[in-house]
Amino acid sequence: MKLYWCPQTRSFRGLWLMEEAGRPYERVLVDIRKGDQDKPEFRAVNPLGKVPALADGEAKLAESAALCAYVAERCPEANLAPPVGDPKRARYLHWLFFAAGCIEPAYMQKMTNLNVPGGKSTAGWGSFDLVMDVLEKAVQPGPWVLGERFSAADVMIGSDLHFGIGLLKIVPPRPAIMDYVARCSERPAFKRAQAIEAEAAKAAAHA
Ligand SMILES: N[C@@H](CCC(=O)N[C@@H](CS)C(=O)NCC(=O)O)C(=O)O
Repeated sequence: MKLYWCPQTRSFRGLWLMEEAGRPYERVLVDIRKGDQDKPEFRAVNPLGKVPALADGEAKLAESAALCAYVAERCPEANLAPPVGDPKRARYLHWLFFAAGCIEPAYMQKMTNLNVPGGKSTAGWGSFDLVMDVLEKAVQPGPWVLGERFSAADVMIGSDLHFGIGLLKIVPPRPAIMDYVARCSERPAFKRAQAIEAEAAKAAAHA
């Protein structure tokens, strides 16, 4: 599999995911700060021109949550998703879609002070505060959003909370959220993904 990524972007999700999956994969740097995302060869993988994206032979896809679902299915030995028929799969899908459909817009709303006409019942994610309340409950008692079982849904939720606290500084540092993010950051795959990013940043600084 080929992961298209760029350091310090949402493609950290893809990097962490591939490290959790544990299969050999190739990383293709798409430097969005230099305009690589507009090159036709990348647009053929993701017409929207955003990272992360994935190619697996003829299969090509983008959207982080879709990558999570795809890789979890493709690498069953990594145990990243409850199998079809397992009741836990319902919540697994719930959190994958929640990350893409509710956390993303809630963050945008917070960062732009967007006032949605009609408020909480009109916005599909409710509100930023509501999303935070829901997440706070979802990550406790933990250790993962499905309880004892880590899954690709934690890659989405964990990355979003990690960036929301660190880079964006918009997520309230509530104890349950901080503890969950700390647990995510302690995973060897998360640390490897961070090391890959740090290495790439160093190489870019010397280029
Ligand atoms: N919906 C996408 C969002 C990905 C995304 O927004 N990526 C940004 C970097 S954080 C990007 O590639 N921006 C480049 C551009 O739009 O030109 C996902 O969840 O994967």
